[in-house]
Amino acid sequence: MYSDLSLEHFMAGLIKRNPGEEVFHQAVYEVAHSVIPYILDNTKYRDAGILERMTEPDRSFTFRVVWEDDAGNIRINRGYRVQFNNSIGPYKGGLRFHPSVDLAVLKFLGFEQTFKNSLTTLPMGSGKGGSDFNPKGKSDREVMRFCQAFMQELSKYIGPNTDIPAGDIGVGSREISYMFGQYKHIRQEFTGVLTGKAMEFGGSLIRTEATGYGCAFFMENMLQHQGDSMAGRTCLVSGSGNVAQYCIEKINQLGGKVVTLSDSSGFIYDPDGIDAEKLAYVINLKTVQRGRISAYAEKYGCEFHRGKRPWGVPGDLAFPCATQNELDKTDAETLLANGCIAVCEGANMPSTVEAIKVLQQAKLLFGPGKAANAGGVAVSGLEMTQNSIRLAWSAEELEGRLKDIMEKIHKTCATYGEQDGYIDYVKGANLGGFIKVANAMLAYGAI
Ligand code: NDP
Ligand code: 2IT
Repeated sequence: MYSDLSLEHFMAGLIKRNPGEEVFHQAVYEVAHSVIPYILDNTKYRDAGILERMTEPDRSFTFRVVWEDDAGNIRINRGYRVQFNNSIGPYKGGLRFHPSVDLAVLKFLGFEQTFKNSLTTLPMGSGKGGSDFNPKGKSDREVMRFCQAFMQELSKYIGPNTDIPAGDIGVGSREISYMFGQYKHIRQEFTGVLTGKAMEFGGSLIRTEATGYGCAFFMENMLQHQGDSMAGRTCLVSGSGNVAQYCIEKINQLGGKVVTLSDSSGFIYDPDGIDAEKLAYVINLKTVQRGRISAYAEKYGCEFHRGKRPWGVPGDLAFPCATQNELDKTDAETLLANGCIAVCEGANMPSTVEAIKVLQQAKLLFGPGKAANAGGVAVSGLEMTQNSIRLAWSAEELEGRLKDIMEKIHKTCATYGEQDGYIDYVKGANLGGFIKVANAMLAYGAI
């Protein structure tokens, strides 16, 4: 039945089964491209239809979310949870609140999460959820009412041993707190059903910082493998949310200089570098005032480029930390022309397939999101462990574990991706993530 497992044939079937879901097709293509040759060499995976099963979520829920705005209007959004794969642990993955959220976006993110969570070495399956709700411009009370209405329905599908959501774009500490409060209220249960919680009710130190820190660690690991380091390097970062903020903090600690930041309205270019004081301003601007990044340019008297992305600025290292497909082929060519030596993805699938091709053909170091941004979910896993044993570890302990996990992920990528001295981190991450999940699925039989 599966004898014709060519990439073309497989993708044609996937596209037919999932019409119009381009970002999902893209995410699957990137993985299928790496793993199909391996599956053809190890036909037990082919004969058991592992890739076909891995690309079909276990189940997806969509639901109506009804809430009332401050003016008394009844508002309706759509909520989702895609439970992708629980072969190696309970479903685990973030919730995204953004107007662009639809089933295709959550399927791409849930699929990526399967490999990412496997790479962390921790026992976590994969899932993703969220809503097309736009938190921008909403009052705190409106966000609270939305989160409560969303959890009213989501609570039916999740649980501390079933499915443990966390944050993603538009979902930070404030939203997690409202949702956790509502879950606790509905279920009469105080349990670690969400990660990214505040410290007062079961959160973990370092979780807020983990994705950004982990991404900077991964870049340092890639550079060190080549006998190089981040010290003295000029860095381009996109985004200005959770991942970008703490990626900058760790880059600064490792001796790099960050000169750009962005949001959906444009990017700032600060050639003097975004130091700790300026970063504190950014964190307050984005998490407390919920303002626009253009305010940074006004405050520090630097350039703001409306509607543009930062990849045209000369720099050594690039860290896309905003959203999917924010770095295309032309951007990749520009980075190369400007002497960039490495790209490390803080966001999920920020580079297009064509961009990755350009970067890898030029033998740049390229750290794909499923490896480079796995630090966030890894510390979520450690938050689950702490909740289970009802203890809280210190920041030093947790940062040490995070660093160790990122090193292990790097090693896995090298094991499966190194050829003639060049590490294909895309192939390494895809294969390294695939094998554990595939073996578990084989062991379970046909489910
Ligand atoms: P935040 O909501 O904190 O920040 C998102 C940032 O990206 C903001 O600067 C936002 O700008 C910008 N952005 C979002 N959508 C777009 C868009 N369509 N076009 C341009 N800019 C956009 O999210 P996070 O920092 O948590 O997430 C960033 C990325 O990292 C996402 O890809 C996410 O999936 C990924 N990620 C997050 C993890 C986490 O632990 N939080 C873990 C692993 C990956 P604006 O303010 O204008 O909307
Ligand atoms: O994309 C991701 O890995 C996240 N948004 C974090 C998921 C988590 O469960 O911490």
